[in-house]
Amino acid sequence: KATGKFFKLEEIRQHGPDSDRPWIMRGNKVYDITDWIESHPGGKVILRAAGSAVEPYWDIFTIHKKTDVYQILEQYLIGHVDPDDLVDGQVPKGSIEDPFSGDPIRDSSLVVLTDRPCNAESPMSGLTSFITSTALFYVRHHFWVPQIAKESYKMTIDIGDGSDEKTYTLRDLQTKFPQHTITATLQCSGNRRAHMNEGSGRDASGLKWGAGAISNAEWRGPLLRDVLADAGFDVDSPPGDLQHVEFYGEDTYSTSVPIDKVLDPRQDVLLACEMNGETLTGDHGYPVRALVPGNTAARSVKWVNRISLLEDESQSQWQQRDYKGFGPNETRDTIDWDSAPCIQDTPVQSAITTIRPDQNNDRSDSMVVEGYAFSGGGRKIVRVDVSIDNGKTWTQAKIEPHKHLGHKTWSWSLWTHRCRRPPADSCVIVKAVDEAYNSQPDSFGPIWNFRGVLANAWHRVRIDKLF
Ligand code: MTE
Ligand code: MO
Repeated sequence: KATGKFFKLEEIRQHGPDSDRPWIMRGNKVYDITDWIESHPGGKVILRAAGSAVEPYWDIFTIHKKTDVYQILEQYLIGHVDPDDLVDGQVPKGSIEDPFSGDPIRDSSLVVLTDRPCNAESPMSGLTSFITSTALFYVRHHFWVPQIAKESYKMTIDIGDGSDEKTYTLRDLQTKFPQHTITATLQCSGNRRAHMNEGSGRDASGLKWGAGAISNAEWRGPLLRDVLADAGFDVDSPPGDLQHVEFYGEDTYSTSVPIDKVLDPRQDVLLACEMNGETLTGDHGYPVRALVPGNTAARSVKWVNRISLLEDESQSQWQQRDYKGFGPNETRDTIDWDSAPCIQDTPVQSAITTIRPDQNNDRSDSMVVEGYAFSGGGRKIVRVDVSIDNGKTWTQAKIEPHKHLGHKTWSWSLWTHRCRRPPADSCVIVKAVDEAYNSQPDSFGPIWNFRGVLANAWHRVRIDKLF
């Protein structure tokens, strides 16, 4: 192996993702990864680092930080970075490509939990109008925002019977098929995890989302069912062995949903090409995202470029090792991940978003409480109960009569409650009931789980907190 060679950074940069022989750096070592790409478990995503350093990526894909991975890479060593190009023996930061450099500029009122990757809650103004504006829609990324050119975008469909794959351009998806418009709420499985931590006194792992990892938008695009039919799949009498539909995102995120959800035209599963009447933005999946209404938002894969029909559900970590609910006794050390199904449909939820003085009322002691209520599976919210005396007595909030588009109630209901202002140390509490008469548990202790998912106990807020 020609390990005695030195390369200028300038020359390394030429060996980018589109070159015949892509190279990467790790430390001051240079590797030609051309022959590794085929067998790299993460596939071509490693090309994202070509022409530059692999460390920023391996900081995100921490699975690589192991000696055996380093040893595999060593086989492809071709030399070192020219010492003249190093500063203090290291490749200068400025010449290392930043995976997040293509991330969009975001609205400053988003409530940012982490910056890279971006995880941000919708602010109160995004949670108090039926449609959340696209700029204020919460953002939940596992990686960077992929840069996808409309002209080169292709959706590949594999119907799982060994026949040739079919590909579709964005134009195909928008012109060859009837377009459907639905309103649908996306809620992260971790929404209200911070409330769960506080309420139970036990910290669950994961981002400490408040009540803002949820938003509602209008989505438009073809039914996935129609696209599968066009690709040659018998949607009316499907073969019994293919039970799952897997979505792959350009950022390497992937997950699946049961095929029955997709094949029922009344379940409104879309390949969304538009959000709130406009082309999707980078943060929300441009050019195409799967939109699986009624399911936990983790299944609505952004930047989706490949869809496969499978016998078994996705083997990805987001299907198998995350987004599952366990008993309050289980911990990361005791857990048998295979013992629980992944989250698809979700339980009934509600939260208080504002408590403020009532401007429309002359009495200075009157107040307005507002919030949202939402249930999975398209189940409508039929009642919202509010208490202003720590749960001793209850009254019903007014559910706003918003127009829901789609075959079921895929969107949240916003509610308003006007009442006398109780003493400052009282708690306002909300709980909602969906059309299956499911209600929320009164406290977090019994539903605590180490991943902090499905946090839907009554939302309690001291009235002096939100004024
Ligand atoms: N799709 C891809 N490709 N990559 C992701 O990181 N995050 C998922 C889902 N789809 C994710 C994804 C999760 S966990 C959530 S909650 C929603 O997208 C968030 O969607 P939003 O950012 O549009 O609000
Ligand atoms: Mo999520």
